[in-house]
Amino acid sequence: MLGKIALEEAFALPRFEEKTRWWASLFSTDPETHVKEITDITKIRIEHADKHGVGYQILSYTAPGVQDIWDPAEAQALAVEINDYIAEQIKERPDRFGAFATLSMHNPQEAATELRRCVEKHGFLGALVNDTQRAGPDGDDMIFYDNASWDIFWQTCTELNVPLYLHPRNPTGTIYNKLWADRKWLVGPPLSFAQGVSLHVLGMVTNGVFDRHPSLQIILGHLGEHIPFDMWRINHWFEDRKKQLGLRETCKRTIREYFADNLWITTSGHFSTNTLKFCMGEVSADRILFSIDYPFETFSDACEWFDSAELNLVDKAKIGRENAKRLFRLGAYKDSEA
Ligand code: GRE
Repeated sequence: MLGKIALEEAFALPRFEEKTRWWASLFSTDPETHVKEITDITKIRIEHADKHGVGYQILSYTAPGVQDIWDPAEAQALAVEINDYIAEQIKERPDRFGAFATLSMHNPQEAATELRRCVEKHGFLGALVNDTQRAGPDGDDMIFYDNASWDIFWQTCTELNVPLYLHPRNPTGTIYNKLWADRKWLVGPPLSFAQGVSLHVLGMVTNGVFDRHPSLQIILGHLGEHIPFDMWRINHWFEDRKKQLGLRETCKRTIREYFADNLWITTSGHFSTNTLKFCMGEVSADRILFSIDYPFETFSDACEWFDSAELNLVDKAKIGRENAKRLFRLGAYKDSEA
């Protein structure tokens, strides 16, 4: 399929090359290629995209990124640097690239102000945040965005009419030591990423964020971070037990309604037709967006899988590009009408 749109696509700042190499050494069998791919913005990416029919990519700063920085001033300065850098890098190629804002999430008003600057000044298409913000004197605290103090931030997202991509980050500090240190192979894609994001987004659901901000749009990667698989069970407990025990005070609609109105899932890093069809059954093709998770995954794995997946062509077009065009109100880009 030509003109696909991909939206969980990472870049890193060249000045952090050593850190990038260290991170890549933890999961990549070829860290040098990873370093080259993640620091490149328009050359290698366009070659891959042209070869595999990706017309438009929305770039975001790699995890854990600014969410790993517990000093608020340092986090804010880095977010601004990253946003101005990527805006400059992609400005000659609006037909191929968009960007998500990187945000320091220490302070809701500051995050809202930086998001507004990025959307209004740079034309960014939303924000991508790597789960909780590390905070506290030694980085062991975690800021969640599911309580009322974040309403000012969510209100800004809805006023600007842009979505937020809730991406995972690796567990750190006490949480890492207690839960993951003795089972470190489960950190990342096998388990910890999905566990972190699903806790956070279900916290938003049950603490009423979507009731207070009914037009808020949140994107989850990796085919929904395990939630679609648990949809029936979550719904059963929310509706049949917890609402009778008090959940109705904060969470007015059903989990399926939040998925229909507020949540999107992407195919990033999860290239299974069985799982995709299962998710289409749970959340419908109207809420699923193609993505790769480059350079943690390859264009060839993602695109060859998607292009050859046996799906009806209407659903394939929705997932491959039409839903994203609508969500981001995109104009013409390469092969957008192919
Ligand atoms: C990511 O998306 O950020 C990521 C990592 C490490 C391994 C896999 C992965 O940071 O998808």
